[in-house]
Amino acid sequence: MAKKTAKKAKAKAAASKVKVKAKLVKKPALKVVAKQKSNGNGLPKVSTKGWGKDGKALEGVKVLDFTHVQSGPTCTQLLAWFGADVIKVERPGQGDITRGQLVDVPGADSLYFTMLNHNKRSITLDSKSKEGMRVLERLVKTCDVLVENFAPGALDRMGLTWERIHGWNPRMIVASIKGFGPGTYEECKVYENIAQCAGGSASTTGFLDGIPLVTGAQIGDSGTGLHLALGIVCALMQRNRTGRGQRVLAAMQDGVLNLCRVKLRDQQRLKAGPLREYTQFGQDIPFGEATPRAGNDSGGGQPGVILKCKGWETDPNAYIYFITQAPVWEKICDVIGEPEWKTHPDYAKPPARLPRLKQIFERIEQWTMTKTKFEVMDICNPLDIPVGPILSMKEISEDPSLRKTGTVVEVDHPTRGKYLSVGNPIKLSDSITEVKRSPLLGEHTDEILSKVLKFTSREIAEIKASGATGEAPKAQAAE
Ligand code: CAO
Repeated sequence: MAKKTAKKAKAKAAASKVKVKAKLVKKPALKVVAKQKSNGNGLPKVSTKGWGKDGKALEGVKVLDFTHVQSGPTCTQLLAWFGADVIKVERPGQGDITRGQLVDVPGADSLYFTMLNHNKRSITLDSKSKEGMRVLERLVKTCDVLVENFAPGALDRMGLTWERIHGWNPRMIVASIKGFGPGTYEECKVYENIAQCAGGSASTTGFLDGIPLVTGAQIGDSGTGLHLALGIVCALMQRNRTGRGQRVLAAMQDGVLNLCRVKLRDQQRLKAGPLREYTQFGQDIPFGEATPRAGNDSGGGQPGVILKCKGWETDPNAYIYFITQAPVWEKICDVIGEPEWKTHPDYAKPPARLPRLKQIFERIEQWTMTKTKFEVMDICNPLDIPVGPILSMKEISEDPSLRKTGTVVEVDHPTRGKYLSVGNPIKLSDSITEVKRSPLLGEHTDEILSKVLKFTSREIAEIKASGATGEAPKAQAAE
């Protein structure tokens, strides 16, 4: 792809030079400048094809996907959804370890694997064998991006150092996820919860009188995968200008800390006195040296908490998040039946309310407990009072709007049948995502060797005979 694009660009540049020269002879320079501007500074002509009908955002980009578990696969799945050709290289026989983790349908790839590897192709390859390295070399020379999230040093130990990769293909972007960036812990292996703990999330999550908590959102794995995807797209953009690839690193600790930005904000605010919007302020509990755990307090300047709704005694999710946003305070007073609070000096203005938040929310909860979470939504939304239901995964999976937008999709799979997945959460109006099932182990080995890497049938026979691609791919038997 890289070569073709370069050739095309050269031809185009030469053609446009000729045109510009001809114009310079006939017309004044001013007109040439105006013409260039209307062409969008060298961009191609504006497409006249219908929206979503002119290819995908990352079409033409080839990705050598050396990722496993969750963080790396999240990144390459996003790239695949945006149209990149993602070739997942897996160890013969076993593949990505998640294929066999948390299995719910015996003999089928787990949901852990299928939900993180849509729209990819799979090739099995023993990267530590001589023939395996021969194939890898060709993959490196053919692809635009290599993405990996091995333990520190594993890629080098395989023989794929940055210098070697850059020597083979100077346009290659090498993108890595590691647990930590350079420093004290750079050699450590890291999983999701370790990253949440080291990135400042666990120490600021939970209740003041409880132990640190990890969150259900996979901010360490999926969050870092998202960060890496952005880095890769930026490196691709820069390569359009410089012609060369670069290394991209997203450390999980850094990714989590980036998502905990407001907690580092609060750490510094502590110097100026207590954090008045934290419930503990109203309870006269002194602040320590570090940002404390704030329970369900709102992270922003508008106080908010989770309140019980009708049915909470039996339904673990009969709760609502309620924010006492200052501009709608008077409406809140009317809704909960405390109209005198609108003018009372203890409640009328936000600073007066801060030391009384616990009592205020207890009063609001007396009201929310008389309604279901959806009734609270129906009453508060027309009044612009910010509230949000605590939705269970069951409710989310059945939500018609999420199904309609493709954020929740049903996918069919040859060995497990139909299952639900989260589709692409990022919507582009001209690059529409179609979610395709994850590949079976080694399903595309032959296709990639012959069609993508252009090995001859004799070479393919040699590679296979060496055992570099392992047993005949399960995929062929499965379908
Ligand atoms: N052929 C031959 N060998 C292969 C191979 C292939 N196709 N693919 C991988 N391997 C080898 C690697 O070369 C490595 O070998 P060495 O240790 O001998 O160099 C070995 O498989 C294992 O790789 P690993 O150390 O990355 O895997 P692990 O299961 O021991 O550790 C993890 C997993 C996630 C802790 C580690 O990869 C890591 O810290 N990654 C970076 C951070 C990260 O992404 N964490 C998120 C994981 S999701 O929760």
